[in-house]
Amino acid sequence: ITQHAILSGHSFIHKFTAQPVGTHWYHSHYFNQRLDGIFGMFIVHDAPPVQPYFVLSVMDWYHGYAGPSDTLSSQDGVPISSLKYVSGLINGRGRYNEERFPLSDFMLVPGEENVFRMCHTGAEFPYEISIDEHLLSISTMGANLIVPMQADFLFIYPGECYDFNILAKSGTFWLRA
Ligand SMILES: [Cu+2]
Repeated sequence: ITQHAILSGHSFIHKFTAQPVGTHWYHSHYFNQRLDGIFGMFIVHDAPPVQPYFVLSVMDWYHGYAGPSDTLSSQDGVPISSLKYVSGLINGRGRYNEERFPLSDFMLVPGEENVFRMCHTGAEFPYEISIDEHLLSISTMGANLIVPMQADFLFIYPGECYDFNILAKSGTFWLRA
């Protein structure tokens, strides 16, 4: 979609049929605005959901304007990216250097299956996602049902989305990316 800019104080309504059902996200395609925060999760339901769920966005984050910065090379010198990895965000929160800002909390129901709908909203680097002492029951990739599987962790690449459940234990556990 290409259109004129929506000016400050104005609005624009775009009507469309949301499909396919599933976990998606939207983002700006103007320069690197997407990496600088112009994005959001976009969940399409075929019926009002009966079970609550958590949305989870993971992304690489660059401090300052997220333009091409430096060259990241593999160990044998092959250039693999024009960005150097700096830090990451989970639902918009993360830590860098000595900063101790609050991180994202997820208040799960112990003893029940808790549903996560996750997208990698970053640009360049994949993440290995895990939750300490819990198995991930992975059911959906993007809008596609997959053969359900259980795993200790999963890899997610920029632009990808996964749905997974965890049977939550009592206590406090790290979600790691
Ligand atoms: Cu895009």
